[in-house]
Parts: sequence; C-alpha cells; structure tokens
Amino acid sequence: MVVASQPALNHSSLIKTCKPTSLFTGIPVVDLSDPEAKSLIVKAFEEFGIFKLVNHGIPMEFITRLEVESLRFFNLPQPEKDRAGPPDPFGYGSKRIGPNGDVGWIEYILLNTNPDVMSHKSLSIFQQSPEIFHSAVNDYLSAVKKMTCEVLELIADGLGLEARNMLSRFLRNEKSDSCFRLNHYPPCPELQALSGRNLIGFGEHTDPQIISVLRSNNTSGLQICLRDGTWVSVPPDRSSFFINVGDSLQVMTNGRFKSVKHRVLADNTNPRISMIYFGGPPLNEKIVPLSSLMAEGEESLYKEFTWWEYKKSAYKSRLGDYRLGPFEKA
Ligand code: GA4
Repeated sequence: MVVASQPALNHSSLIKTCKPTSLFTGIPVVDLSDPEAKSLIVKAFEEFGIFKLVNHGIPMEFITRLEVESLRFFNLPQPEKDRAGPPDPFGYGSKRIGPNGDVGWIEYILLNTNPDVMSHKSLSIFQQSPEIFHSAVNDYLSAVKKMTCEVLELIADGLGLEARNMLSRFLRNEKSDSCFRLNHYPPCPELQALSGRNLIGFGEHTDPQIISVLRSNNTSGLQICLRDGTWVSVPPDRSSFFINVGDSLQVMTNGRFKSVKHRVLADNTNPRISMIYFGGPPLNEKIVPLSSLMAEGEESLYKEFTWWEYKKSAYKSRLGDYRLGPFEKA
C-alpha cells in the first residue's frame, strides 16, 4: 500500500467513530508449563473466548525472522506486490477484505497451510527470495501448529473429553483446511487530523475456524468485544500469543465456548504487523457438538453442517455478519 501516492483516506467507509476504549488488563494469561494450564485455558475460553499464552516455547528467532521477511515484502514497490494478488482468496491483498465489499486500512498475505498449495502461487509470489520466505513461514508454522495442538490437547483434558486428540486431530489431519495470514497495518499520519474518529484496519468479525493464534509486534490496535458488548483494547505483547475461539469450536462445545468478536484499529504513527494461524478441520468434517460434552438430554443448538458448507456460506457473508445465525436451530 503506497500511502503517499493515493488520495488520502479515499475509503470513507474506513472511518468510524468508535466509543473510546479502555486498555483491558483482564485478558487471562496462561503459562504453557503451568500444571493448571488446562483448567485456566478452559476458564478463559468460557469467560472471554481468548487468552494470552506465555512461556510457549516458540523460539523468538522464528518469530523475528518471519517478521523481517514479511516487512521486506510489504516494503516492496506496489506493482511488485500487486503481482502477488488479487487474493482468490489466497495471495496478496490491499484494502479489500474478502469478496463482498469489506475494506480496511491493511495489506496482507493470505496463505493456505496445506503443503501442496503452499508450493504454488502462494509462494512463487515472493519473487525476490521465495526459498528464504518459504523456510521462514515453514519454521514458524510448524512450531506454531505443534503448540496449538498442545493447547487443544490441554483443552480436551480440561473438558474431560475421552481422548486428548479429540480436537487436535482436526489440525493434525493432512487435509486440515487451515490458513495463515500476515497483516501489515501501515501507519496513517492523517489520522491525527480526524480527532475523535478512527480508521478501521480490520472490521469487527469472528473467525470461522476452530482456533486462531495471533502474534503481533508491539503496536496496539487489537480490540475485543466483551460479553457485555463493550469494546476494549488488548495491550500488545510481541513475545506472547493471543489465542481465541473460532465459530467451529463454539459449535463443537455447543456454545460453552463463544467465538470472540474482535477488530483492529489503525495507528497514526506505528506500523502494526501481525501473523495469525487459523486452525481449521478438513473440508468434509462435520461440525457438531462433541458427544462427550453433551449432558444427558442436551440437544445441539446447531443444525448439522460440514466445514465446507460453513466456509462456503462465510465467503458469501460480509465481515461483520453473525455467520452462525443460519446454522442455529430455530
Ligand atoms: C476472517 C478470519 C480470517 O482472516 C479469514 C477471513 C476471510 C478472508 O479474508 O478471506 C473472510 C473472513 C475471515 C470471514 C468472512 C469472509 C471470509 C473475509 C470475508 C468477508 C481468512 C477467514 O477464514 O474468514
């Protein structure tokens, strides 16, 4: 996104007046090595749909290397980046999010994490040094996927499921439909003049998958919507991960966990960079409440559907839509 060469803020739909938000210090923090981690994660997902993971064991070197490589790409001249787009849905995108008219003060790269897909357009887009980028993405993703499966196994334990792999098996499956997003929110100096108004980096939404694992640099911008409907800002932490419930996990727990609504506001001085792994099931997987979680006589709140059906419907929706609505039982 070459900010200077474009008419400033030509997307008026990006400018919103959001109620002033307070810095939220109440995000549960979980240490992966804590023997209580399983119950703390379950509690955090029940209360907030999100928690911060510390002592996660992912080498900082993997994180920094991917951040450096991403910035190298985002700093390329616009025509070079455009060659890697438009996203279909994978590839490079600028301002447009999804196929239905949503926009944000953002540029991004969306990748499928399936190795077969990773090797096609997704990575050839990095004409400069595809192998360097490939190895940075691979090292980061294999470590983050492993850690995410560990977290899902702790959740299965914490929920008292009969097998520890009841949730992690979806991500470990070689057909797992997971994806990975690198976001760059350029600073917007014009924002200062808009006193009291905000620039939407990524509009409010929930994630459709099972679980999302986010890492960002130290620039603020991420906000979550609490259960009472108030929006609060999440203090950034460059060395931790924020892990949140996706719509599919909401269904699998029959609403015991709720996917958290979140958004990102642009900053006027600092670029924000974030990397998010979205852990999803294989396309043909039925998304239904886990039977061992259902109390006697408890009924599913949702109609039966496959991940493919949900995804198809998600891609017809607008970002802020309540996507589970059509799948709820009347
Ligand atoms: C939100 C979560 C992930 O970023 C994403 C997004 C996807 C996209 O950018 O292509 C979607 C959005 C996300 C939900 C509704 C549809 C699809 C844009 C959009 C309007 C990659 C995903 O899986 O769903």
